[in-house]
Amino acid sequence: MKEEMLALILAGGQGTRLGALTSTVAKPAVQFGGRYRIIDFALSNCANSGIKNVGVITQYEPLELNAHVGNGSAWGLDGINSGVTILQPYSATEGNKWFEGTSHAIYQNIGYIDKLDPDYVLILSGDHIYKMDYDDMLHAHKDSQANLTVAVMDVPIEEASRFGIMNTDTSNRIVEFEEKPENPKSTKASMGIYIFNWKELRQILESGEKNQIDMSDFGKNVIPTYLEAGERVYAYEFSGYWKDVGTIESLHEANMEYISPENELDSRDRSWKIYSHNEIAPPNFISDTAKVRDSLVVDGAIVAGSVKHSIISTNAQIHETAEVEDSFIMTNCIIEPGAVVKNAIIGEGSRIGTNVKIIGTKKEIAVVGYKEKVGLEDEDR
Ligand code: ADQ
Ligand code: ADP
Repeated sequence: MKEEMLALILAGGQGTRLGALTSTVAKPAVQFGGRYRIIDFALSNCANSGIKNVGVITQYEPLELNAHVGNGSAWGLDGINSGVTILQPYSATEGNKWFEGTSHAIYQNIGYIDKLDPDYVLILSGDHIYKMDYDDMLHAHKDSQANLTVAVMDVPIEEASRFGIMNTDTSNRIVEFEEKPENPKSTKASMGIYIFNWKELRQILESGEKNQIDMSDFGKNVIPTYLEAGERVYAYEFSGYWKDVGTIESLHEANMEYISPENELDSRDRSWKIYSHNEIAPPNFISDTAKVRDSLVVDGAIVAGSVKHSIISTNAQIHETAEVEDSFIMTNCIIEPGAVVKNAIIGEGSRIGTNVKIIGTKKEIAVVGYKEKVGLEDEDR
């Protein structure tokens, strides 16, 4: 069966701004919310929107990401006419060329896309936390007979220079677009989510390559080219929760916002579930010395200390007299007696030694990387 819209998730970014958390994993594979990885949101949105085929374009440190995504069965994307395909940089005829930018990564995968022969391609980022119905966006794309539809959100003016910023006319047609402008003239920001008519995009990417015109980035090259050519480029307005978790502070903030079931990013929402690939862990155990308030405590966790407004992920341990507050503790971490962790993110499998203090502020979140041992005697390591 021919597929109407194929989704392509850009999951290759290095995520340098996440520092120690992405030293060994790609940003989309970073953990979120106690039992998820960031890419689960894009994959679940695809599954919930009725999309059958998803290509995940990787680049930097893809091993963990590959293992997590697998054959897509966790998202129900492993049926007869559906599937998740991990697309890695490969040596093409011109030599071993890494993906240069977002649209160049699509160009490198024309062969895969052509095999599925979609009418439309949906381009997504692997590092956004949000719930969105892409089918609704496709309807808007068709209704406006657009060549390209860009999902947009209103952002605070002081943050606008981090985004692609645009102006639209009364019919929502984009008349002006500037990628990360120094002095933004509007607060309408691109979410980096696009629907293209595949044949047109394919032609533009190929002619760019043939005529040696730089067509490597959607925001910098492709969108301006569409606008200059007078193509119909439309904005699709989104008003729900959406966060690009590219910095430590935004990742911490999104996790804290995920704790309470009343929040906009509702962890209890049954109508739009977020799926993930998880190993089975025993039920969590809260001992009689524990004091747990306003927190998410996931399977396999053992809590004997004090936990306030925090996320304790799968198989993490908070020992007696340890204190955790406003923090995100990833899977398999051990927080030893007397340790204090506040306004922090503790990476997978790290161990915080007895009486060690890891204390950040809302403005500067403290971070411990992947499998780090802090404050332990050498023989304990
Ligand atoms: P940025 O997020 O800064 O801006 P960019 O860093 O190019 O865009 O990455 C977009 C996504 O693609 C990220 O998820 C990244 O990991 C991934 N990626 C980048 N290069 C890749 C490659 N070669 N191969 C695979 N994956 C790759 C974009 C838009 C802005 C918009 C913001 C919204 O350019 O206009 O406002 O997204 O967040
Ligand atoms: P950050 O901005 O936090 O460093 P991003 O994921 O947004 O992280 O990536 C920034 C840019 O770095 C992207 O444009 C991406 O193309 C580029 N990039 C990421 N990983 C690599 C890599 N392994 N090789 C080359 N470029 C990369």
